[in-house]
Amino acid sequence: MDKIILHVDMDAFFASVEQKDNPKLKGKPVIVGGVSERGVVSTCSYEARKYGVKSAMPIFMAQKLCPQGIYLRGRYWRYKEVSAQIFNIFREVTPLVEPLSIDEAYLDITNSKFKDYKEAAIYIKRRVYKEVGLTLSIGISYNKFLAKLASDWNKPNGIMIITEDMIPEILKPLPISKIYGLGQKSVRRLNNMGLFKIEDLYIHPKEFFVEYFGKYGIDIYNRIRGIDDRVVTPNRDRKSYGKETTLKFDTDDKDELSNYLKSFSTQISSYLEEKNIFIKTITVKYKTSSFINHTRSKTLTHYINKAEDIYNIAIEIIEEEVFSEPIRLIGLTVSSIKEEKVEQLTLF
Ligand code: TTP
Ligand code: MG
Repeated sequence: MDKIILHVDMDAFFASVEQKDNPKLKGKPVIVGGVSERGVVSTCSYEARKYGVKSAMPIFMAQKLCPQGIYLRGRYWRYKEVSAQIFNIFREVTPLVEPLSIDEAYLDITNSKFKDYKEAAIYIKRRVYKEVGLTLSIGISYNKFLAKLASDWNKPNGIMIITEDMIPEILKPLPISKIYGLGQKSVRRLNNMGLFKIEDLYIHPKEFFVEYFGKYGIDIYNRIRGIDDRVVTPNRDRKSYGKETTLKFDTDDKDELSNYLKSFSTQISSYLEEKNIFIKTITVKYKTSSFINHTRSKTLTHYINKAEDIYNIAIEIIEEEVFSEPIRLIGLTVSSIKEEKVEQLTLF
């Protein structure tokens, strides 16, 4: 393999942290999420998954499937702390660590001290288990797409290697939902066209993908053939992106403030589009003439990155505000960032 990319992903992360911190929970169905009837499951231990409980399922439904489960509220500060420990270990293996989420990263180990990739994977697993007390799964391949696919193969506590000679056979029978970057909506729509397995997509030319997914269509076309040129970029883990301005004159005119929000939405959107990232939280910030800061956020259930969509939410937020005094600063920030979700099939 020219390049050696690892995708590392902790097993049942939040639930495993809870089991580690409280050994009485070991071996039990642990469900982490909002504890109210209206909450959803963040994640659950593999013991709970046997009952059909999964991430994003409403808690009341999980309770029906697994009444004997132990339901816990998340302790996010603790998960962040453990995440930092794990990432420190990854960064000792290679400086080329690209975080994807709190418990997941790509590691490029091509030029690391490890000549044998399997040895590197075993080393990481041993250290994480010894120092942090948790298990993880590792996918090894020659590009990001295949490494990520591989880490999911033998979960939990697995190692899977995908080499060039396994392509395309290993990809053919997989459901199209396994294609990184394809959103749920796109999967459903392709399913409605009778396309279910990666193999089913091979009959379509490049143009088909471009027509349906715009410029990301080429990436999808390549990915299903095992081609992915994205490099592992150790980013600074940017969590939000925003613009703000102090007004020349204080104002409580919402039309004037909306004009600023429009301009911010356009600037933010072009940044997001360029980086191919999507967001689902929109925050409007303002400071009143007596220097009191206010922030108001909305989190959507889906990801967006178009200027118009961001602007519409920002407007909703500002419309709901009642100003007690004029405003001297206005700002717009987006967060809950996700990379590359193809959610739009342009023809529909
Ligand atoms: P994942 O890696 O997707 O899930 P996981 O680590 O719990 O389980 P797996 O063994 O399948 O990797 O997500 C990491 C953490 O992110 C997860 O522990 C909880 C959180 N999370 C949510 O809060 N909501 C969600 O819908 C998902 C998928 C994850
Ligand atoms: Mg995980």
